[in-house]
Amino acid sequence: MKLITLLVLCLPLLGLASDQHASVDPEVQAAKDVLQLQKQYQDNLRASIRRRRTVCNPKNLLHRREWGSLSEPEREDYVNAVHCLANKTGQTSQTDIPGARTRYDDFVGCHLQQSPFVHADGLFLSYHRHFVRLYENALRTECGYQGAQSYWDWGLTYEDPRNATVFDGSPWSLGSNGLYVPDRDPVTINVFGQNLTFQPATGGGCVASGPFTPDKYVIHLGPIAGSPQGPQGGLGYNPRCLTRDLDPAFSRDTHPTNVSWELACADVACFNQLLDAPGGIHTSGHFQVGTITLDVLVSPSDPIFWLHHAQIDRLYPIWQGQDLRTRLNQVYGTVTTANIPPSENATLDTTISFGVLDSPKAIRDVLSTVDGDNCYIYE
Ligand SMILES: [Cu+2]
Repeated sequence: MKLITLLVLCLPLLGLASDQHASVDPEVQAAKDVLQLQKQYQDNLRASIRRRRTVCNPKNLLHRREWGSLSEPEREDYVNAVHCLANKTGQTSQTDIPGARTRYDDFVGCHLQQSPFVHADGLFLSYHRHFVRLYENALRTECGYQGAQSYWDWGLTYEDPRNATVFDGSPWSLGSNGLYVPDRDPVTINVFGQNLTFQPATGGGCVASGPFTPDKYVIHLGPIAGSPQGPQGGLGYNPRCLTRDLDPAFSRDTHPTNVSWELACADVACFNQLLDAPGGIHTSGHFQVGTITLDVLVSPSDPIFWLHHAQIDRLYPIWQGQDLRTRLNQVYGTVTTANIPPSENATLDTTISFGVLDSPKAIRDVLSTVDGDNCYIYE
């Protein structure tokens, strides 16, 4: 047989052999799996509200979308509404939080006051869901924003958060990384009762470009967990720039397989615990931004907080939606952060306080994204 004929006959076999050995990148596969689960959740949710006569229906459903999928004018509208909140007078009592000045500070203050009760416990998912909802509502009703809260899917740029559209430093971003500050010491911060040390990463200084540079945006509260603390234990007025220190060492923990493990949880105990386990996606979302977002109590001072928590809130109904009947009403954990001090288990009737932002809510009132005050879907 001639050599050329032999090659032609063998080509399909060679192709087969190389197909068999071509391994699919597990991260690419995991990202596809997550999108597939999201599609299932969307289909189920739309079907469930199609024929009902409640306040929330397919016509008034808010569509929460990933930052990179918004048009530039849509992103700019969102940024303008954030600035509006940051320039409006707030309602927080100066006796409670002497440093609070603005409507935006009302939100930071609420988080600060509730922090001992709403992290790494049975209130975490419910508190942050409603907290983000209240923020979205304030952007819309107090600042004329027409869109929905957006989310930051950190899984898209897990190799390096500096590649994220949300941090590209354009006028339609949430600002860039912080300016690089060389020769910094590591910082130690108390996170959920544990002292953690963070090495300097790629920034460390004030946000360098975009709409949240020092001339355009000032934060007022904290530091609390970092040292030195701000005046009056971090509750006093401490105007300073927004800093960031984007860190690929932590963004790598928000890779898509970590998300698909989260979504593979059989119950909410697993779902809740994985979020804050070492390398968990909730903590790693904060840690990869660095500086302000490490300081749990005042972390909403960085506007990225809302997009990160919308991403956590997005994964929650995708997980719930895989078996709504058994998963919608599950609650797991106690009513104190990391169970310090030890406390009773949270139940559907446990109420969560929202300070000046809203009247207290029972956990059962916020478990659905399309009932009560909620009417939104993640796209
Ligand atoms: Cu929080």
